[in-house]
Amino acid sequence: MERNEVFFDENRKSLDKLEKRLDISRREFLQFCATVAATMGLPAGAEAAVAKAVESAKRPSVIWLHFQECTGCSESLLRAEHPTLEKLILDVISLDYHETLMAAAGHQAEAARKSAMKANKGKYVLVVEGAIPVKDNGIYCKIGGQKAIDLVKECAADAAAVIAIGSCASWGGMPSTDPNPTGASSVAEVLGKPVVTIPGCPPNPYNFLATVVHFLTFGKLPEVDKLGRPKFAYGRLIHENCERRAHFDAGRFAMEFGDAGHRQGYCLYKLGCKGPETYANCPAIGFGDAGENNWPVGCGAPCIGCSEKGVGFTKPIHQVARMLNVAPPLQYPRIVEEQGKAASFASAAAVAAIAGAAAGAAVMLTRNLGLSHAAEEAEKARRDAADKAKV
Ligand code: FSX
Ligand code: SF4
Ligand code: F3S
Repeated sequence: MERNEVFFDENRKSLDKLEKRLDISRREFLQFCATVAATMGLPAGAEAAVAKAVESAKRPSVIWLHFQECTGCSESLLRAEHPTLEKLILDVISLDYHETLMAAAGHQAEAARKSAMKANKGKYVLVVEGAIPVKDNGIYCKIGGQKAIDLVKECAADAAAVIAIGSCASWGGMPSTDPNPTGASSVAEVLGKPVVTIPGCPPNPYNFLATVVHFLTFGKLPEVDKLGRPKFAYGRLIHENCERRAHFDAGRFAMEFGDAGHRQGYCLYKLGCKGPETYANCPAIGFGDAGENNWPVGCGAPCIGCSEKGVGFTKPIHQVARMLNVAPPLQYPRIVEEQGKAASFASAAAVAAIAGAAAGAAVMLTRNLGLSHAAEEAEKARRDAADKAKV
C-alpha cells in the first residue's frame, strides 16, 4: 500500500469531513498538497504531512494589508487552483481582514481587523501587499484615516509572522521606480527588521501558499536567504532552469520579436531577458495552472526580472542581462549557420574555456557575448543595406 493510501486509510473519517468542508474531492485535495510539497522541494511522501497539517491544524488568522500596488498579488492568488483560493482562503487560513476580498467595508472592516488582532494576539500572520510611502511623513497612503506607515507598524507589533507579498512590499517594486516621488519603501525597511518576502510582480501564488502551508505543517516559516526570500523558491537563477537554456548554450538567439529565431523558441537573451540575473522558480512551476510553459519566457516574452531588486523596473527592458554565474558546459555544439558570419557565442566560449580557469572563462564569455551581439548587429545592418540596394 502506498504511503498516501495509508494516510488516507487512517484518516478516512476526517477526510470525509474535509471533502464536505472544502467541497472538493480527496484526489483534488491530495493534488493540492502534492503541488505545495513539490513547490517547497520536500521529498516524496511529504504531501501526507502537508495534508495532515492542512486538514487538522487550527486555521491561522491572517490580516492582509494593501498599500501602494495594483492588487495583482491578490489577483494572482485568485487564479490558483487545486483548490481555488476562495476555498483555500476560507478553510486553510482564516482571512480576517483583506480590503478587496472581504464583504465588510468602512468601520465594520476596521472593527473586524481590530477584533481579529485582539483575539489572536501574538498568533496571527500579517501579510502586506504593496509598498509603503515614507516621504513627507507618509501622507501619500491612508486607510481608514490612518497612514500606511502607522498601520503596518500597529499590525506587525503583535503578529506571529510577517510576510511581504509581491515586489512592492518586498523591496519597493514599481512604486519605488526612480525618482520614487512618494518614498515608496519595503515592509522590512519600515519595520526595521527582516521579514519573509515573496517578490514577483505578481509573485507565483504557490510560493505564497507553500510558505503559509510550511508554517502550518512545521510550525515555522521556511528557510530564507539574506533578502528574506524562501530558499525553496528563490534559490536558483531563472537562467538555470529555463527550457531555452540549450539555445543559449548553443548560441541560438532571437534577435527581434517575430523573427525566425523567436518563432523557433530560441533564447531571448538578446531581447533583454533578465533570467541570468533573476532568482525565482518561474520556469519550474509556471503560472495559472494553464499547463506547461506558462511563464513569461515560455510565452516568448523576455523575463524583465520583476522579482529582483535592482533589475525589474530599474533596468531598461531591452538591456542585456549581467551574467552572474556563467559556467561554460564541457562541450559546445557546432556553430550554427543562423548566426551569420560573426564571431559566435559558441566559438568565443570555446576560446575562453581553453584560455583559462572557469572564472576567467566566465568573464571572457560575458565580454564576448557583447562582441558577438555587436557583430551580429553589424551583419544585420549590412544585410538590410544590401536588401535596400536591390530594391
Ligand atoms: Fe501589483 Fe502586488 Fe506588482 Fe506590486 O503585486 S502585481 S504592483 S508586486 O504589490 O499588486
Ligand atoms: Fe532562458 Fe532568458 Fe536564459 Fe535565454 S537568457 S536561457 S531565455 S532565462
Ligand atoms: Fe517575473 Fe521574470 Fe518570473 S518577469 S514572473 S521573474 S520570468
